[in-house]
Amino acid sequence: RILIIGACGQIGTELTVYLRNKFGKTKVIASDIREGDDALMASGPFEILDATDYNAVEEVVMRHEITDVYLMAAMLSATAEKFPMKGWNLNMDSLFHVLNLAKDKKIDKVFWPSSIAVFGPSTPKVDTPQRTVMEPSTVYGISKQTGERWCEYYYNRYGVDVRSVRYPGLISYKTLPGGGTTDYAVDIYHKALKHKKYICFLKAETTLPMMFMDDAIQATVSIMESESEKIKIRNSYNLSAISFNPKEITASIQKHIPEFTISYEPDFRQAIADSWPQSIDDSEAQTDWGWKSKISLDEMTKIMLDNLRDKY
Ligand code: VAH
Repeated sequence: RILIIGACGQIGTELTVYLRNKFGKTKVIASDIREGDDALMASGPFEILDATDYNAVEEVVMRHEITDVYLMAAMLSATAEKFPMKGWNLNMDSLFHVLNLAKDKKIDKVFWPSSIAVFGPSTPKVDTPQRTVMEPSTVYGISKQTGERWCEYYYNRYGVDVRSVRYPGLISYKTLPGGGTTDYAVDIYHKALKHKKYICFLKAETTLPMMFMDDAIQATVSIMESESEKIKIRNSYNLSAISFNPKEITASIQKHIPEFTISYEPDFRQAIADSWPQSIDDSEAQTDWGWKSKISLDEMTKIMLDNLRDKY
């Protein structure tokens, strides 16, 4: 059986739906610190679970006879800058609990998400390599870089089968924008439909690596279903799909809503975005386990607007 920790989050919400469709709803236990929306709660077994409480996590794992854990709970970049110690504790304690359950053979396999936030201001910004200088300047990035080191250590020292990808900014219509710096690219679609204008907290030319959620879910399931021998990188794989800036996503939206306008009021999140790469080299994920992104910026814009239109 599968346990998703953080099932109400941006990725967790869609991962729960996908895995329940694939394996059957009773095989996928959703959990989060608080209940999710009606659709999620009605779609299969749910546990209120504090990912930082080892005994609580162990109890759910044992009671449901869990074999695979997707640890999707985390505090994202912008929020973690407001609450550094809470962000560090949540992101790290939850990882240690799951890695230790795997070390003790109480679970067989772990998925843990890293992020392009592990890269910092000194990292090459274009086609960022899999292995390169990484001096992250955000709490979130530091926690993801440290988490990657621990994943690789538990694999090498204890044989823990943990797999990880460095997600770019993820865009989806099923959850509202959260505490991410890249979440401007989610909010802009809602605002385009509701107000036909958007005040962007990043500058027009701020290019960031992004990905539509369907691609991210495919990458997640694909790396987890690959034979262990194929997963040669056990800290975390670079993932790449699309790179764009606020000006470019605006042009994409204007193909559907010509009167849409954007204005710019950069805030503290500009410094976070400026510390991250603009584009990512994911050739090792392509080679090792056959990863390939599919959705372009214009395809994503059409999907987002088509699925949000009736909300506004
Ligand atoms: C964030 N969406 O903005 C996340 C992600 C690369 C960005 O890690 O914090």
